[in-house]
Amino acid sequence: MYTIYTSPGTGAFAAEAMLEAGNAPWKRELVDTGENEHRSAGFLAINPAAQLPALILPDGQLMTESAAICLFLGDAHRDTGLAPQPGDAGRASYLRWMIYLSANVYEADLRCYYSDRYTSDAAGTDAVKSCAIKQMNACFDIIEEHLSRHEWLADKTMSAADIYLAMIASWHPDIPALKLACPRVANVWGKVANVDFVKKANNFHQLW
Ligand SMILES: N[C@@H](CCC(=O)N[C@@H](CS)C(=O)NCC(=O)O)C(=O)O
Repeated sequence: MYTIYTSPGTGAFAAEAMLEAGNAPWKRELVDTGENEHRSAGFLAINPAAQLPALILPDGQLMTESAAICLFLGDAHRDTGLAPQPGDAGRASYLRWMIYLSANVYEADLRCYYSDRYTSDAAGTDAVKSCAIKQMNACFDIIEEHLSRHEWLADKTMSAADIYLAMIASWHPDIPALKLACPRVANVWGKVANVDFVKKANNFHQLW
């Protein structure tokens, strides 16, 4: 049994879509971030970074980091076809975009939505936020260009990277502007959103 520590709308979404796709039992443990439960002693003992998601594997090991969790689940349940395997043509691109999204775009989201954590100048949060959005948009432009030559991030089939992209796109502070500037990103997002196991994950997360 997998146990995922989660809250609606968070980066647990992509991991839960992977769990929905896989053929293994799993359950949610709700952590109410509005009530600061992610900073409670109980949760800090699970993830000292006070972040969601956190995943307990069937053997009791703990995983954090949403991209790593998705990569792990994709390999552990490779029959889902969501993780190009070593030797597959899409493997390099798959790894590239998973890490790119997590290291750059998710990180920019944190600077946008938690801007007060990124400056000691109380008057500086607007500047932090606008720089974060600028970086996000530059990242989406690079992804958009890639999608002008590839149907999916990892090329010919949908992978966990596309699910991760849909999640990250849904957090953009100006969705209409993103869709206008990056119609191919919007197209991949739309296709991902139509998949049954993604719909199930989104019933809980309500990202769109
Ligand atoms: N790099 C981490 C970031 C996780 C993260 O920041 N999660 C957010 C929710 S989307 C969170 O836990 N926020 C609570 C907080 O930082 O107070 C990952 O990819 O899992």
